[in-house]
Amino acid sequence: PRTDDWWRDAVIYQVYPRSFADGDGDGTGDLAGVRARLPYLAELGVDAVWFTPWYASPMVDGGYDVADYRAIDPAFGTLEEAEKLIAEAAELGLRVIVDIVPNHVSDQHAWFRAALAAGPGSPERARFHFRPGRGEHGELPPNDWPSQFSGNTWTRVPDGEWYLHLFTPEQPDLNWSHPDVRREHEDVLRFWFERGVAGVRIDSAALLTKDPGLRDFVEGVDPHPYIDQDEIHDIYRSWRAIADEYGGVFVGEVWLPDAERFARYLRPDELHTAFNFNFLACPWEPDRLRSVIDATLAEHAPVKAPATWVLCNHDVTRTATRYGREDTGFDFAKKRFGTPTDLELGTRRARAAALLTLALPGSVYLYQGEELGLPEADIPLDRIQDPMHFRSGGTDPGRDGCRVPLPWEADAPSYGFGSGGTEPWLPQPADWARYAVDCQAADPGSMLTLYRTALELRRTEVGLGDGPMGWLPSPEGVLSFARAENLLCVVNLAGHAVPLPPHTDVLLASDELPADGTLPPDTAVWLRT
Ligand code: TEU
Repeated sequence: PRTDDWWRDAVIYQVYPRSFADGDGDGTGDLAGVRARLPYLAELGVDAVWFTPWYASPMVDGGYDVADYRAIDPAFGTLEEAEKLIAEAAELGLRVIVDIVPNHVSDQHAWFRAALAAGPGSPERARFHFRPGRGEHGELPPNDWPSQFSGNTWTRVPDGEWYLHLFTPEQPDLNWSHPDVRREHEDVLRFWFERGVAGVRIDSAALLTKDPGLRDFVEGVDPHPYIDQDEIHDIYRSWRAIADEYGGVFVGEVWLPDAERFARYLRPDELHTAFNFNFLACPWEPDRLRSVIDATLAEHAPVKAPATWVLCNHDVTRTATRYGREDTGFDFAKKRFGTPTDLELGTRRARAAALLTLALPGSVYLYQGEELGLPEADIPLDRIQDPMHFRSGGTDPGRDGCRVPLPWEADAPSYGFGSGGTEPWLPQPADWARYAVDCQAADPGSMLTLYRTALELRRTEVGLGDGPMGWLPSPEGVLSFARAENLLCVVNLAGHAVPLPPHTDVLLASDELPADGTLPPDTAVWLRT
């Protein structure tokens, strides 16, 4: 096995394949598109690329409804192409991380179809959570569990039984006490490690195991019946042994605000890393940011796992938009329709946040388009595809606004996303030419140039990435910390200009600095002292 620990301070770029680049011009992104753009990712300077699910799927939930974990969706390409992609990426120094969805399968997965056909009491049904209903005629769902999206968690099938789904009815939950389920996922892990992937992201990683009695749940009174059950750790211990055979690493999608419970997933024989969603959800406020950073480092230290720093992903409002709102934190429950946004301010903060994030100890995740400063797009109601929108009864716009196909060329149809005349699967805003990669690459003041420069410095400067950090005394509202001996990151959230601390060089500033030696509001700098 490889022993190198590249992942401890890696920068990992998230590709949402449907919206990255469309190689065959049918309006949907695909592996051909990704392969053609791999040099872009190498030039950007990231270490690895995480692909959200690319498997065969009816795409009810953007591929998180997997029909076959060993096949690539025909809209994206073939398994052979995925293998080529992994090899081509390796040649460019890029590692590949795949996304495994163990909590549920698509209702079109062979197991679920077999379960429906086989009927109540069958071994096929035992791989899922099928139950008779309550009420005189079984007309009521077996329990009252809340959904992860709005709406029901149980759906009744024609023979009268109900099955559990924490997400949409098209995503039946697997029964993780069943040996077939464990064995199958261990095989799937091996399948992808055998193909050369360096890591696996684990979807909904805290939800797999359920209260054995599927008992009712009163929020605030009962322990949660499916989030973070103790038994789940046994699964990750067996997975870790497999990853270790291949030198592979895990990143868990573990949404748990409780630091101690979260850190249990990162014990040395479990997951290598997990997404730090407390940082993602944190508002753009100095004290809150500082305490999230401190709490993060404190919870990771005892288990010796590196922290991860995430500002956005395919599920949340894009950073430039979020930071331009009055309330800059992220909360799933928040309605996101028509919230007023000061995009100029939000962009300025997103630039400062980029330098903050890339100076912190640990690994960093970048979501495609973040390096372009893309804002959240308004999707016309009749074009929204996200099931989260429909299940909220239309009150939540859903997540499509952060999943819009990328702009590559300012003057090309669909901004160079696709080669054909076909409209992209989600509409691109009319003013996105200015965000296009070709425009930004030529502009020294662009977000793309900022990211390229920051990533290059992160690679070449000693002291960024993994290793200790120390807070320095600073004016109120200013975050100032040292990395290594002579490297300083200063972020001004004070709302007014502040003096720069003594330094010999400005390595990088998130925006232009005035000549008077001050740091303007919502600006960050990396200083050499
Ligand atoms: O997300 C899990 C998920 O939906 C949680 O983020 C949840 O919404 C949160 O805890 C609020 O309750 C993953 C994927 O990232 C997402 O795109 C999928 O829709 C989901 O799983 C289902 O596979």
